[in-house]
Amino acid sequence: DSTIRPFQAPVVYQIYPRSFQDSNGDGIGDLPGITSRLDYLHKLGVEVIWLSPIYESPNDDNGYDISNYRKIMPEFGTMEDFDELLEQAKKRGIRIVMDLVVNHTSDEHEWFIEAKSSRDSQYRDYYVWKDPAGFKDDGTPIPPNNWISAFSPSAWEWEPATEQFYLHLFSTKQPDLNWENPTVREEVYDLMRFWLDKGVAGFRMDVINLISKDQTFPDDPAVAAGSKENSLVMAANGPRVHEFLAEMNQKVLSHYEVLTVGETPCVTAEDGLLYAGFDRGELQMIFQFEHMDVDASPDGFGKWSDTRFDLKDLKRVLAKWQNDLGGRAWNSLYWNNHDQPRAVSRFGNDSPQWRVLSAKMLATTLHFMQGTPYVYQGEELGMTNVYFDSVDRYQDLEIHDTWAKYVESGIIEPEQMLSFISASGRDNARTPMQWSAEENAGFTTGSPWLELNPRYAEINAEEALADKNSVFYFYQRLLQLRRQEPVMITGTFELLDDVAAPSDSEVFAYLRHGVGEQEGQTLLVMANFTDQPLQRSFETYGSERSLLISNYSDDTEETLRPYEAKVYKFRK
Ligand code: TEU
Ligand code: CA
Repeated sequence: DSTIRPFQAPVVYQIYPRSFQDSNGDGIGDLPGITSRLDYLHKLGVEVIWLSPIYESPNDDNGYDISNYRKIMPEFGTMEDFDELLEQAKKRGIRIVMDLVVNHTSDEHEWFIEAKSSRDSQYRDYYVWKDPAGFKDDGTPIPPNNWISAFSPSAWEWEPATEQFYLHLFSTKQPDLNWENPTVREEVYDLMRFWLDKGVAGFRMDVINLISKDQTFPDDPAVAAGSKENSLVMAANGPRVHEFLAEMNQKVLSHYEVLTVGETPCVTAEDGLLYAGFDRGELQMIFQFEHMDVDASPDGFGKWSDTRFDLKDLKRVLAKWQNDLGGRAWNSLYWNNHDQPRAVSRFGNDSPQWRVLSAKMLATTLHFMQGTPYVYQGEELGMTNVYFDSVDRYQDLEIHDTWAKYVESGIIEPEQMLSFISASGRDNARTPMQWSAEENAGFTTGSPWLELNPRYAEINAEEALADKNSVFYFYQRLLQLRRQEPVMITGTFELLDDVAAPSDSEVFAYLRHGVGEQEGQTLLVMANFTDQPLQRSFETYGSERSLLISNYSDDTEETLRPYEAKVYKFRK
């Protein structure tokens, strides 16, 4: 149908506050810094901002380890700074979505401090405590199962004072909350209402499909077979996850006009229908990871890989999500976020010759699909991966845990691992935002918490705003088109290739067919993912044709030039 639901219209811009704009010279981004950049975002045409966590945190995982859900992280500022940001954003027609991290808290949260103090604490069952499976000959306790955490060797940490293990799917400083406990669920619903009553416009929900665990905690067969990769899949899509989300929706979300997006690793399109179905009463959309896995390691090292993707795989995965959810659920659309390497390096070509063209090509390919597009800070500038020459220059705990896991154990050579980190590490997305060519790219007057990408000298907002052919103005045009062309939102999707087994590994082309009031309109989207000119001919889909957008200044027939992307609009 051609009705447009509120969450389907806007593009969402993700800010990683630590790296966006420092305002007080401590080298760490903060809320006043964000407020000072709202005009830039308004110029881009942004209507919704998703803030990565800004709550009080010891920053073991840069805010994804929360110690107080109702206080602002001191490095980022005060609650007054947040209220000011909310107010200033509202003046510019910009809404703010918060990051809800409730699969786990920080181990410095008062709930956990109380819980670990005594088996009889009223907070004990806020977390997952288990007796050891036994003891080794030397007396060391054996964890309840073999799960590997995303950021440390075991998902179980021994707590000697009360002689039990607690579960942490992520770092030892991120104990998992026990969602089986109805009191925990009510605590979460209360903190959600606290922020919604302040006027936030919704939540991105961190690993929300991990909150229901199989209470028998079975061993991870992959680990039993020798894998060293994390066991998140063992907690994914658990027995009560939809019950919990339906309860959250019924008790909280349904009482507000909000945007919700669940971050859900290890899901298929079939799961997506359950989490984001229009009639499911759970979430409005999810971040799936299947297109993020197309360049995973062929050697069992999971995301740690420098293997180049095959466009056929990317097309197959994205087209499946488009077709399986089309008309029944809603997709998010993203190439980048704070956990992923920069798309122009990963899926495009970050050489000086092709960086701008390929960044625009990738943006076109993504934004014309059906779903809500997400733009990650710096993506609109065509920021690239950072390629640090030593692991010590990276900050991310995931990178350092991986180095210990594979290099210190001798499984992977240092140079090979550094190549994997350069291609896949999260810090590629976390180097500070590049505002100008001046020192530290105008991000800070102090020393940045993480080194900048040296390419800020030529890749920065000031340069982009002065160049009408910059990636910035291309994104500005995409966001404008989304407001002008309803078919971009409601049109059905048709891949111009065999969805199950695409044959064209050079061009990503697809159609959008207008429905309802846009009946008779067809968009033809063409993208050359290579640095070669290609002969490709396409059908026409109507008597009238207009060129909606192109990353070249002129148009040609039958030929797609290197990284050329363009969209024709046909009318019957
Ligand atoms: O990420 C969840 C998640 O699946 C990531 O661990 C992802 O698999 C990995 O980082 C890919 O490189 C969320 C947040 O986005 C991430 O920043 C947090 O570290 C994590 O949860 C724990 O809160
Ligand atoms: Ca600061």
